[in-house]
Amino acid sequence: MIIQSVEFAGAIGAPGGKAPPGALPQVALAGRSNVGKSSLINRLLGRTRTAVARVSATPGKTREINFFRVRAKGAGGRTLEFFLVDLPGYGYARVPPELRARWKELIEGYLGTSRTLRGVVQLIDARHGPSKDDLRMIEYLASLETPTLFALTKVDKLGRGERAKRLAEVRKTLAADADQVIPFSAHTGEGRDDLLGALEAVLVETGDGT
Ligand SMILES: Nc1nc2c(ncn2[C@@H]2O[C@H](COP(=O)(O)OP(=O)(O)OP(=O)(O)O)[C@@H](O)[C@H]2O)c(=O)[nH]1
Ligand SMILES: [Mg+2]
Repeated sequence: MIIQSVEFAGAIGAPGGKAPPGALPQVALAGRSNVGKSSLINRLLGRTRTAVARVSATPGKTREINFFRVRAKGAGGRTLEFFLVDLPGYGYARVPPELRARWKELIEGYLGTSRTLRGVVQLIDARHGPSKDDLRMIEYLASLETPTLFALTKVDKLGRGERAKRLAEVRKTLAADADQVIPFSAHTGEGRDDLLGALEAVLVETGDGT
């Protein structure tokens, strides 16, 4: 899949808010705060110089659900149009409990009611493997029966031996197929083509080729 254009399309700031118009298929990115969701979006969409999604070293940067409209060319020259959805990160310890509850409501309200959600990319920090919050999220996603891909982020921070070990561990913990778990680095661009290919498969398999 080749990305042709990307634009910010709108945001949901409060539970019950509406997605931007245009009933496009949606693929959401979930993961704990600071795991690299916004960085992955920028790299995936080829926007590393002029970022579309805001990146920050301070956890809790993305507080709204942000929608990016993407046009791409898939296999056989087929046009794909969809929303890539940047979710606020969960599991950030220094957020007051009431705000944390609101984020959960915002995220789960969106995921649980979006009729055009075709898949979720669940991000997991390659160095640490899935956290308790990640496992809770993964269980929630399984209950929705939404196709889920796993991106192991920040693999550039791991040595060769360590990453092979981590990758095997994560695949085992998640009981995931090998091609469902994609090592990724927003810094080096590793995994970008694999993830684009996997996203295309999700979009095409769920019947939204146009
Ligand atoms: N080394 C390395 N650092 C990364 C990578 N991806 C993200 N980072 C860094 O991790 C920090 C958090 O990245 P973000 O993309 O803002 O994370 P996020 O998941 O969107 O965070 P929230 O918006 O708080 O939920 C930033 O300092 C990034 O530069 C990566 O692949 N490799
Ligand atoms: Mg973010």
